[in-house]
Amino acid sequence: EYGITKPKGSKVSFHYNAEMEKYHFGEHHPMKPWRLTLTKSLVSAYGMNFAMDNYTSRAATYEELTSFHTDDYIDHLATVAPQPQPLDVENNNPDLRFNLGGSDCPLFEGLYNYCSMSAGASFDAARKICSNQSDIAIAWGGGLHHAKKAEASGFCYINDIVIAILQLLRIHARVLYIDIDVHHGDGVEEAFFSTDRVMTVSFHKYDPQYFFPGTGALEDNGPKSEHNPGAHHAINVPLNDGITDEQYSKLFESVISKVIEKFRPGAIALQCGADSLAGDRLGRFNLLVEGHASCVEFCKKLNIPLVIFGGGGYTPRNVARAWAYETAVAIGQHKNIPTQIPIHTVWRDRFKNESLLPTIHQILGEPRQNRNTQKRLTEIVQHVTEQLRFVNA
Ligand code: ZL4
Ligand code: CA
Ligand code: ZN
Repeated sequence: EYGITKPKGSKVSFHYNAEMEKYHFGEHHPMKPWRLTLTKSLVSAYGMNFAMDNYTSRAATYEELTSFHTDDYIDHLATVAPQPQPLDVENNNPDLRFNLGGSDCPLFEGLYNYCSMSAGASFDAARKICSNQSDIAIAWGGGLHHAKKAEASGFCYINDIVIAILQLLRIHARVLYIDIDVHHGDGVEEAFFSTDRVMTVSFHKYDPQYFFPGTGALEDNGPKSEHNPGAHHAINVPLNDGITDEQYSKLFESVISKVIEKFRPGAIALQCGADSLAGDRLGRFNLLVEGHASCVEFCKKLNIPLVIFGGGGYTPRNVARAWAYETAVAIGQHKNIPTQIPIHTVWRDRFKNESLLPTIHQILGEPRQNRNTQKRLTEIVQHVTEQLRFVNA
């Protein structure tokens, strides 16, 4: 319809399963899996599927899930029920051991299926990169960066990113993980704390007291013991409220180009949490779709095999716009598609007369006061540069 055909450039695969959208975390919970429906429908309305290999992803297997998580945790996750369960021998609710059942990580109908679907898509995406069948593999249903080895955290139960990176490591000597979600990518950072084969870089709002998860200070670069090869392989870019496109994309490019030069990764895993956009229900930044997507553009231009994950994003229409536009970036069509959102069933009522690229005044939600000084951003780049002296690939 918009003249999108198979591109000569990068080969792109899109990993998606419509089943994920039917799950609910609870009535007022910010995580709304149907934002994936909105994204997929916008991608299709633009005809982008004609320029990609489209795969219906499957649920990850027990073996795939336990490539990172403990058997104990996965066994429990597979059998938990939304109803209160009998207490264990010590009179404790066994769910608490795994941080399950609170308001952030509630138990809901079909939870295990939802988690294993998310991980299945990310796993498949990584495998397409390993087999050289894709240059860029997209899994918007993944990106759940807070999940720990034996614990749920911050809306994340299974760390699909860690599982995908473990696959990339079978082929690639070094993998770079980049995280542009507004929250710190603590689960992925921790998983690779003791290896020099993965470098993690997270950009996030940092406030140890008042913003989740409270970790990710500039000086936190991995356990610095002499015997730990992973020391210095965690980079954190802590930011304040209201950062703009211009500041963010400059910072991103200067940090990532220095990292690439030193670390020389064979593959990149990019978490594209859309809660760093302006107007997000939980976020604090002022990024527009263009600023957020400039990070994807920059990574694509490096010509290094790339897996793209979703992540946070709590104002569903903004999430769908960003991820659809970033899909267009992946297939090299973002300059060619009309910014007027096409009339399409799911969108007809929601997006009437809306632009794919709203300005700061048109975007849903209120912009924030910018509390990032140039002085601080320069300090951050300086620290990263010094830290990279310890890294040699
Ligand atoms: C909610 O309205 O900061 C959950 C969570 C449920 C429905 C009704 C219950 C009301 C905001 C958040 C009580 C909610 C109390 N409901 C939530 C320390 C906290 C303890 C829980 O993008 N309360 C915890 C997690 C963060 C905390 C962010 C980001 C994930 C990702 C990747 C995870 N947790 C304080 C909050 C609501 C809710 C409203 C909420 N939870 C906002 N921030 C958090 O990085 C996917
Ligand atoms: Ca982040
Ligand atoms: Zn987030």
